Amino acid sequence: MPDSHGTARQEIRPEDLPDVVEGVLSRTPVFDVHTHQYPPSFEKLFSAGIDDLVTYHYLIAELFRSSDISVDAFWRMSKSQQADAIWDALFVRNTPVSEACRGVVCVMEAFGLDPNTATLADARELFASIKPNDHVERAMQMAGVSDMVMTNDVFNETEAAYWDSGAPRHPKLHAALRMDPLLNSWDTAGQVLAKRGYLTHSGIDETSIASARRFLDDWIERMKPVYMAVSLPFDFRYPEDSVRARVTKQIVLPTGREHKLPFAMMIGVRRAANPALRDAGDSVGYADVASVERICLENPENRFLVSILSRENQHELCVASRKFRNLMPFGCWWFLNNPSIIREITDERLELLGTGFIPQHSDARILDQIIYKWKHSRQVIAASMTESYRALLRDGWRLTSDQIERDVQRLFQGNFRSFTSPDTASKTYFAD
Ligand code: FIX
Ligand code: ZN
Repeated sequence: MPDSHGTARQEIRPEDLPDVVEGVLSRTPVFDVHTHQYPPSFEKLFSAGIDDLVTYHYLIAELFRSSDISVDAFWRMSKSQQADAIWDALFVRNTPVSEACRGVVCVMEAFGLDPNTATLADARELFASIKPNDHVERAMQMAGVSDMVMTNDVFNETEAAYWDSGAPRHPKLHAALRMDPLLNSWDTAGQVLAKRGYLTHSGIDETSIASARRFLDDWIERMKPVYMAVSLPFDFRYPEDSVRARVTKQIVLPTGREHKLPFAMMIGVRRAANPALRDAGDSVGYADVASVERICLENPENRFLVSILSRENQHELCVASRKFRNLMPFGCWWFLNNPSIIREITDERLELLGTGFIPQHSDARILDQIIYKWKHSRQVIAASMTESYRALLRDGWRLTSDQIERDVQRLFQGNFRSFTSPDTASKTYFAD
């Protein structure tokens, strides 16, 4: 019989909490709100299998700490030679204790491969035998992922060609209109727009603004994205007398209001701290959360999904999220995507925001990564929620399994679906 909260009266005993919470998290599919995944039809961009897994830029960064190979020599190698070099240095000649290394071990285990192997031969054979479309279904099922949001860089010629060709989409891979050049290098963006027949000038004049808005309108029409997105450097400031601030105010936010599309801001990267390492060479810087508060305050009709890269900014982001309901904090991005830090961030988010946040995203560059990133994150989020519930029980609350299922459903699906749904643009976001 339901209790006063309308949930089943199966009260949970403290000693059963860890198993019940872990069970609910493992049974609840998650909406993965930020990935770098593509459908297999985007052939050159689709990434899966052991060589891609082992040459992940996180592992490339770690290679150079455990090997005396020169950076130039590494980049001259083929991908499989690079994978062999990384495997030897990090998994054979050292114990793969880092999170990124553990991830590869976890994926191999999940596919029934022995990770304690000197070569990648068996793994290559197995992954070569899986058809791409089957691979997507299998990996999503193994990871407990119901949907993934892609990162669709409309300024990338290779990607744009697939959209132009009408390459088949996957129903569970949702588009995100990624526009870094538009905000971070207007000149580059201008060249791409001009090449596609959208007239712009070096200055942000009326013509350029109209063209850029038309450019975004056309891509929104084509992609039907769930949000617009950008990664912003650690020194992002709002408001500011800059090209970026003018593009934000006069192009991006009006577009967001017109199409009822949230704007995802991923803030805090220091691109190319070591350019020779390419993607592995990016770093982090301390960001200005007051700028996030100001953009939310000045634009109440816009919704902002925000992830910040620096650990030192996480508490401020929680506090800012208490002030603005058009601000949804999400994920433990990149260098934060490590169990000890996910735990710390999730603990303080539960304490400061209840279940009104999106706890994680995978940022998976390689399809199979969703398997380990969600296994590891579920374990940590479960431990964090268990402690919150344990404290709640100590305070006298009677907790039921339905309440836990409702909370996890909200964290893993509901918050994102309602925050990004056009219908809720003017409602209170957090009502289920
Ligand atoms: O900007 C981003 O979306 C970042 O996630 C990437 O640039 C980054 O290289 C990455 O893969 C982090 O996990
Ligand atoms: Zn990313």
